[in-house]
Amino acid sequence: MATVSEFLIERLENAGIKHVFGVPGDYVLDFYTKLWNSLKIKVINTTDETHAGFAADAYARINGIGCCCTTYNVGTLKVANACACAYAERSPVVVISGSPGMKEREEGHLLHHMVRSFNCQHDIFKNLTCASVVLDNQTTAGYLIDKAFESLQHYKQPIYIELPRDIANKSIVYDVYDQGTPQKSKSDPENLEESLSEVSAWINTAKNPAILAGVELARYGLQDRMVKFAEKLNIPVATTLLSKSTINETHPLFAGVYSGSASHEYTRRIVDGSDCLLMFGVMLTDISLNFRPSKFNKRQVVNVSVSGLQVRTHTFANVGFSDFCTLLFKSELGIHENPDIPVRKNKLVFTPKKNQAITTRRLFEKVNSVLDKNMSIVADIGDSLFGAGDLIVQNTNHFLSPAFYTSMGFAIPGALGVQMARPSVRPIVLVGDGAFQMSMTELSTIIQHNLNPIVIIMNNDGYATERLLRDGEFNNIRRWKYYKVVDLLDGGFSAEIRTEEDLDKHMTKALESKSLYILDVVLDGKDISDGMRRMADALSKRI
Ligand SMILES: Cc1ncc(C[n+]2csc(CCOP(=O)(O)OP(=O)(O)O)c2C)c(N)n1
Ligand SMILES: [Mg+2]
Repeated sequence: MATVSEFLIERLENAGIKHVFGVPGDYVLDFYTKLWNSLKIKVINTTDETHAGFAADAYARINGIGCCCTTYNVGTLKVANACACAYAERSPVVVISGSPGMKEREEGHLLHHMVRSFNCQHDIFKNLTCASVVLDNQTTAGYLIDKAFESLQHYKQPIYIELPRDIANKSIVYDVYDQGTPQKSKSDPENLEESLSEVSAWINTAKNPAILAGVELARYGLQDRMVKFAEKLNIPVATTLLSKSTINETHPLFAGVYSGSASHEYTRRIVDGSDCLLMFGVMLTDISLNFRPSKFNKRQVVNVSVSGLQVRTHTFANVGFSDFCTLLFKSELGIHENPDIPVRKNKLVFTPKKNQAITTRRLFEKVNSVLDKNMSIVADIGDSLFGAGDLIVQNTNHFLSPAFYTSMGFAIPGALGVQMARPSVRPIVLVGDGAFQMSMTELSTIIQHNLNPIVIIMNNDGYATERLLRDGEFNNIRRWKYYKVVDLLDGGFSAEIRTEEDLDKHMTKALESKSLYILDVVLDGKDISDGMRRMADALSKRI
């Protein structure tokens, strides 16, 4: 009979996990060893638990599910920030933590790593996950694990599984007939049918319908069907920063990244001017609205997401997001006249100017000129994200950034997660000097596993984003010689970039290289991207 550990590992394998990111510790050692010895799962030791969480999150965004495994409190509490990010942005991550055994908890003295009570860690993670379980005995463990996985699949959010160390090796007692299996929630059939016929009729009569594609489409694996639907009807598709790359951005129906008043003029015209805006799985955040209240006219919007379905001014109860989208995307509707989307140049040529200092704008132009469909963009917070909004991403679902939760430190561990999930994809990492200082140690793991992202450090002398909001000495950070990091790590290549010619030359070398390549791009502290400039005004008025 399987032990609790073996049962949990089997469930991870069956759910499609091939890599688990983590750091061991005595409370999790037994489980960690079993995981390490699994033939189907490879354990990737990271340099820090926060990074294990971000790597698992990025892995989940590509693979459909991710996992990290850490020890009690000292490790798992470091995962909390990454788990919060995954929760906020709907990324299905299994957070597994070892903990003190049930028996030793009764011994009456304090145990190392403890805080306040044995439940402290669990109490915190209850707020950061869609299901959290403590496997405190072998009779309920199997059922609790299955129930938690069911929640993860339903909500596409993280789950927390705590495994006390003396339960890990107990034989599991799991009789599905006694305990029942978790039940999937189903849509109300009448509400589903009525909502579909109302929305279909409206789309058919609308003058200029448009789609605002949200991040939930990718999370529920619906993005390709959405694109086919848009093609069938010939209607434009805009995204948000969080859902950027839901559609290949060279697609003629792609209408740009919508971010309220910071959007390009044509994107606003298409989205704000639509008489039937189909919002599929959109999380309306302050960033997607450029820090202003939403001005969408309810009477012109169908808004369907995991949170519910609203058609004009009324709502339909119990209509599942996946059910509604799947059926709508299959329905036969009329073709619309050619939408008014400007034809854009997708392959941009970058010709370096002689002795010209590199600027943020030219850096993004260069990145745009080399992007292809085998690359992903993993952008950290700051100008890395706001500037990257204008990049033309050709690989569907391969723009990754915590564009809602906006935690610094995502991109380098994120690239680790992306390339573990898709070894054939080459990540281009955009990371600020501030965020680099928080997360650079994970380059070590990247080298360890022979991965080869191109890491572009936007070395702009500190917290440029914060500088825009309020200038002050607190935004200055020590300027490192970032390109020297490859000596310390004893792997990869790097170059210091000061001019357009430097960038051109070393980008070519980076593209030819099969190893990690770091471009330390030295920028003026006050230089910002066009994307950031469009946002800056509204953002500073909020402070
Ligand atoms: C973990 C975390 N700490 C603090 C912040 C607040 N914050 C937002 S942007 C920013 C500056 C980022 O600096 P850098 O990485 O150099 O990027 P830049 O703004 O210069 O492009 C800070 C401190 C944050 N978002 N996340
Ligand atoms: Mg910076």
